[in-house]
Amino acid sequence: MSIRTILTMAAGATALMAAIAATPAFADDAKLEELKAQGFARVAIANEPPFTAVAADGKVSGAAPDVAREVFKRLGVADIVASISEYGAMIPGLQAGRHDVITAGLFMKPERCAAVAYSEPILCDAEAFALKKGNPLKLKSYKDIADNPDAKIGAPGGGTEEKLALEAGVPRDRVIVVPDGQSGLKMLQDGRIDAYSLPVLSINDLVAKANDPEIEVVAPVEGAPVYCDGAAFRKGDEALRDAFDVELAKLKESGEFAKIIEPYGFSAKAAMSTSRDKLCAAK
Ligand code: 6CS
Repeated sequence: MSIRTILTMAAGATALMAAIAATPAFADDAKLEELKAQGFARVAIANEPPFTAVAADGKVSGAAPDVAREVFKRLGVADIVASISEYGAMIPGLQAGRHDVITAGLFMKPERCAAVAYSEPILCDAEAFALKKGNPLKLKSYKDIADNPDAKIGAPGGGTEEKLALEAGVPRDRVIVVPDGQSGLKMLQDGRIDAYSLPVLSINDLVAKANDPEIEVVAPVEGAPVYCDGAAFRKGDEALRDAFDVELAKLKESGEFAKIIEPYGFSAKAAMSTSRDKLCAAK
């Protein structure tokens, strides 16, 4: 074979490799291949049952991690490794490369949809208040809290409930950032806040475990929307997100999705009756 022929073939092979490497699909699969080789996906969670939970022995459960673990297993990523984060720190942590994905019940809202690549919907829930028995201040909405100058609300930092309270007109100094459920309950019992706000299933789980007859629940919070989360990937990892969505859709189709989330109290139908596009466009 002449030198000329060999050089022509080598040039062709180089051009072909360059073309393959440049195709988005090939380039983006690199992230999935990286996770497969790593053997796990690093997920951000909040430890807020039943969305996410970490047991005393470190075992991670909750509807969001359970769905993610099953989807990643089908993608060839053996497991997930979770780190606990405040909701407001999750997206910065994802963008800084500390997490591969957020699987925490991080509700889809336009500003978040602009910052991350969400999967299709997974967990949907309304909002709730835990408050003193008899609801002495008659708090049924975030506006009720805004309208009562003596009322203080506790909510997760950077969370949806904090934003809903501020948007309803509750002054900053009456919206108290609460790091976790146990702290919120204690602050309520000590009278440092008048309402503690989380999604309905989280508040119900917390109040049921507290077994405190002096605490009651108002749910749903009047005027607050039903939100849904999705697994949140870094912008640029859309191919990984798309691969996740393919397996998520199969789980939904087969009924296995319902089997994973409904024992936690979530509705598969609620997630399957909406879409990322609808939720990210919602006002
Ligand atoms: O997405 C959020 O901001 C909210 N999601 C959950 C599951 N709990 C509280 C948090 O504010």
